[in-house]
Amino acid sequence: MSLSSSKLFGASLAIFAIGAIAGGVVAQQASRFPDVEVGTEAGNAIDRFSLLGIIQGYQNGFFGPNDALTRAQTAMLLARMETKMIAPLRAQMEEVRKTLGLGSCGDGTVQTGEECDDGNGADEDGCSGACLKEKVTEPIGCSGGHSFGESFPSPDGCNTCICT
Ligand SMILES: [Ca+2]
Repeated sequence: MSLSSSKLFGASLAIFAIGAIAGGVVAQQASRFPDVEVGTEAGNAIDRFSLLGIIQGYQNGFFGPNDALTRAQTAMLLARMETKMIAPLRAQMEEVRKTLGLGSCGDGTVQTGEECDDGNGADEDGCSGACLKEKVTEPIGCSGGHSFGESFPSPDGCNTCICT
């Protein structure tokens, strides 16, 4: 390959690359859904979170941007967000904290980023496995804010009650 043909090849490659990039930009400007307006804040968010698998359109290919969400669908969205985006970040933070000796969720000490730390990794005991406070329904028979399994004096003070 001569010098001039080498330059020509390089220039062709550059033009191809620019074309590919431009093609990519054009492709990104088209929404994944025919009923989603491109270039709007909502349209960008719909395409972004659809690409990540957080939100989904209908099986007919439309998204229905003006359709209402049910409470169940909202819960599913939040669950996908938790699983795909927040849980991996928590795992990364736990690794960093462990590496730096900054404690961890489940060590019994509340550190930065933890709402609680009950010394375990269990859920549904008032403090989640991610060290977030949980709204746990108080078991029947327990009153006064006592937690499951807790011993406390009865109202008359003569006996000890156990929350079951
Ligand atoms: Ca902790």
